[in-house]
Amino acid sequence: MKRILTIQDISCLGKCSLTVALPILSAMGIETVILPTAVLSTHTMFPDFTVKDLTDQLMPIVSHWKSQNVEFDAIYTGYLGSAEEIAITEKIFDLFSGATTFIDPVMADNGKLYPAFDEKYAALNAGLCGRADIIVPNITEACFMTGMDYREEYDEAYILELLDKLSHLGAKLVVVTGVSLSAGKTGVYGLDTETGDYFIYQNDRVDASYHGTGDIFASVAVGGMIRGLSREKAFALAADYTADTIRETLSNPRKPWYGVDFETTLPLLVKRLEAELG
Ligand code: PXL
Repeated sequence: MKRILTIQDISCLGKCSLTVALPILSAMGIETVILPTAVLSTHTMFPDFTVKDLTDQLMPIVSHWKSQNVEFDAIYTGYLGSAEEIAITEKIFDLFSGATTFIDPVMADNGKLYPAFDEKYAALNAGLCGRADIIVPNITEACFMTGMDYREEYDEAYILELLDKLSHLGAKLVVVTGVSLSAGKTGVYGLDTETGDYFIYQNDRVDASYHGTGDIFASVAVGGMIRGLSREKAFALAADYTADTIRETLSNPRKPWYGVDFETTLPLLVKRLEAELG
């Protein structure tokens, strides 16, 4: 069985970060080791959330694993709470240098940084992304890391410029998420910086925005790749599963406002993954 380490916060209530990454990766048949960066009462879209930072716990936990000779097939990072945690994550990459590194540089959406972050943090995140094999920023995060202007309306040339600038950060595969190239569609645009090959996947856009869907998308994409799917298939699986989960949530008359009903659609994900793996 493949083993993945995921480094991100645990928002106790809110269906995001570790409370989606852990069940999704486990359901995909991957041993999932977690390194919680902070414990929050809820994600940061709730008012008055509590936060207990766990920065001082990270290296002791990792050193213990190291003493037990643990190795990882992949390291997947999501929401990191501080500059110091970015620096520690770089150290962890060094300690487990055989692992494929997959970074979702969670910090912004819809043209704005999340409440906990500033431009300095964005620059540090860009440095971390330079150390990765695969990065999956959304358009807003890509803009903060490259200095490009964020635009609501854009064309393919704008995305190609964004990919070109991102490729200079240093990752091997850069994939911009939330890219809509025609009305009613959304998906990803990727660039393999070693071969210069592009790939695009577009599916039907669901007109609703929910918290935690980026974490669901990233978890399925990294899980699919680690299970052996091609990157095109892994990202298509992630995009379709995320869209279907939002649709499922919209059909729930008692849907929560703060996250999506991925619990209902997990069996669908497992079925699709098994079909792809044959
Ligand atoms: O889903 C991204 C995310 C993860 N963790 C926390 C967040 C957010 C987005 O706002 O607040 C704590």
